[in-house]
Amino acid sequence: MSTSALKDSVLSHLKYSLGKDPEHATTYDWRVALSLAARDRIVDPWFESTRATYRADAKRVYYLSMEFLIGRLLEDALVNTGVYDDAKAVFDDLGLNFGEILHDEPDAALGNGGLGRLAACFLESLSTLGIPAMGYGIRYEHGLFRQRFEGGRQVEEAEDWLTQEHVWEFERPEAAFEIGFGGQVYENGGRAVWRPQEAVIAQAFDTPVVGWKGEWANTLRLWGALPKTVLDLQRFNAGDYAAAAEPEALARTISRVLYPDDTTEEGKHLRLKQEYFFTAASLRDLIRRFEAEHDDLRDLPKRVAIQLNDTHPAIAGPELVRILHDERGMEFETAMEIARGCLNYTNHTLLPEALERWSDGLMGYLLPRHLQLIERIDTAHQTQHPGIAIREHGEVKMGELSFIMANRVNGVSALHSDLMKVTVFKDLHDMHPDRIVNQTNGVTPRRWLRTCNPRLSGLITDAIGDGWIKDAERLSELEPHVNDAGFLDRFVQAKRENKVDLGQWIAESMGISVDPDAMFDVQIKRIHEYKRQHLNILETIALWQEMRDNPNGDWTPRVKIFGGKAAPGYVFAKEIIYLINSVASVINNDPVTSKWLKVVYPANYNVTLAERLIPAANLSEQISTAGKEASGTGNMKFALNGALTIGTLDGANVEIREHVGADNFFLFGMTAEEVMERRTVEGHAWDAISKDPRLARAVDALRNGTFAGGDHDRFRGIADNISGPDYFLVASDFSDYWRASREVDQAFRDTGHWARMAALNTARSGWFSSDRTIRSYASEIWDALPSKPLRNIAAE
Ligand code: C3B
Repeated sequence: MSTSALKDSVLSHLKYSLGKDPEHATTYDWRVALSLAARDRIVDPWFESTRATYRADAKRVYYLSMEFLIGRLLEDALVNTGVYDDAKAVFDDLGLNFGEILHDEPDAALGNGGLGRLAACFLESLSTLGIPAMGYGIRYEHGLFRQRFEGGRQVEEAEDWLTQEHVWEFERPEAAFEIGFGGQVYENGGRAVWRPQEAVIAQAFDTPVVGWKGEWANTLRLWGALPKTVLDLQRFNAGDYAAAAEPEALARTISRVLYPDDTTEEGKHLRLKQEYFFTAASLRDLIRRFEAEHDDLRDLPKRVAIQLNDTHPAIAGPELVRILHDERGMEFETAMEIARGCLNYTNHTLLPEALERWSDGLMGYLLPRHLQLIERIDTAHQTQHPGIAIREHGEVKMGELSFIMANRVNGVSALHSDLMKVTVFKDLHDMHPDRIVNQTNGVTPRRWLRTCNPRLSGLITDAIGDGWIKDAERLSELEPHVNDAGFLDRFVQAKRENKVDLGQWIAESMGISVDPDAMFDVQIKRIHEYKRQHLNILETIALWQEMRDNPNGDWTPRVKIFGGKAAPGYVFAKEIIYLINSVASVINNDPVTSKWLKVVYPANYNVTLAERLIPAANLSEQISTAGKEASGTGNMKFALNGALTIGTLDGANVEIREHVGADNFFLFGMTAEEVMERRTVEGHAWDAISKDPRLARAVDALRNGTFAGGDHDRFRGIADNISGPDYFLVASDFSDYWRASREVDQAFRDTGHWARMAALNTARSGWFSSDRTIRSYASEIWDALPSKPLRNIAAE
């Protein structure tokens, strides 16, 4: 496409879609006009992909997920369709600030963290690989809350991305299904009939997801909840206006907010409603699509693969059986077999508090027929495999239900999949030894290198061509360049320029000045005890204390950067946030140490902020208690962007270390096995503290008011936890973390060697592309084939 054609398209949208004259157009208007112009370019490949899928009668993959953390879409769309440079030229020509226009887009935060972001990366890879697929989720009006700090404490505000029009989506009023809840189950001629007591409408909103070079585009279909009747006219006419609007308010509540906690299962009525709402709508939709082309539902597993992203859509099992058995009259056993032939389940965590359970009471109240079917599924399974129950202590265990209803069950890193087999799913694995397969997570190199780090990706493309963007394992072709001083210089230069940009942003938005030559040491992720941000801040405190003891020392300058939100109800995590901010305000104002140490914690960590921070990082903190982080995906993004990892043998860290080489990775801490052993040692925390005076002094600083204006109580909770139960073994891993951190300091001073290690991380991280992950799901789980590339619209 020529620059002038793109310009015409933008100006035409400005005029005819927005009704604006260029003279009066705002940043918003320009951004929307450009987005619509970009969207126009996606529509043709999108249609062609759908037609090709029908023509080939291809198997489709359906990815059911409560969360899609897609972030901003404009830049990605411009890059993937090959018009980024043209778009920049158009706006330069118009005398407008292109960066400002890109940054005007709201960050669509329809997810909490890793699980939701993985789903977004998977959609992009499915499109890049040309696998016919659809993502199904909920169109939340309010995504993950916005975080603010008030006096160092987290304050949550409602997020409102949809107050502006979501320009990427197409509303589909015709794709709507009635979804019922509650009511009774009757028998009619030997068949069960469920008569729900209330119902809402699930209506589809489609966002096209375009792959690299626009060769294929799939759909993200999000369901919004609408009332069956908008207004209760009788009540309205009787003058009760609030009550008249009630049906609408009640229905809309279902797709109103994203649950902000992905680590504890609260058993909330509304959450179960959300889960059933989007799962039931998605199943009806895919069956409707199947039946438009085929008549025998027994062929469903040949044409349909359904991936359950964690247990959130686990009700898909009983719902599919209900549709096939109750509504279509299939034998129960056949219905089970067909359902199991379609369904697969990904487990993302072994944390017991995150494994969903629903009480029989709630399940029976909201989904009475499903509870009956779950009992029947349970009985049928137990007849064949005695000893494992889906229901226990008056609850339905959704992990067990998902496992039993799935053709394949997968973990998200090698270690995690192995641990699944010996912990939560031990008994089920013994009964079904072939069911668990591993699929190590990945990230899309388009967004997480090509787009977010143009300097480094430009350098890579200069060195080895741009084949790596579609085939990230070709990054290994960089290896010979790692011994070339000129290449390394440019590598260092790219990183430094990214750091200068970030430093400027930190100065402008937070008023903290940082030295771009200091090590940028970054820990960004949800705040959680198992992720151990408190281990990091304790080490920061201990380092600061040593610097003060020895102000003439030759310290390696560091900027400790934190980012992340805590679940609103997670008190301990919020205390950690308060502590980090309190430590920051003391350390950043200490004239003795300020040339070596800064602590920076920008509020409201999100996808957009990650895109800013990762390219500028030297060190990636992946310090979870071994056995607790299922995989991690941030760890992959950092390595890809040439940051070195300091980490434990947890989740995908293990595989990252294998790929980049043990010499290019800073390992510390106990293994998962040692962790389990250590926990059984009585007084393990006290023991660790008494052996390490540095740790003792840092913990003491939490108790003596150093970071609390003299208040001894403010951080007592954290201090008591670390020196008491310390379930996550912060104290026991501290000394080794300190040792590894000092090794990092030493290594960073040898700039040439550091650069080589960093470049090797980039060269050897291609395996962590989500293209590799998706290919592996396609062959080992879905039996789905990539389609032939249709056309390269980027070249047109
Ligand atoms: C996360 C895990 O905590 C991460 O280790 C993992 O990389 C990602 O999923 C993706 O697999 N996770 C999450 O974000 N939310 C959950 N409820 C469970 C796991």
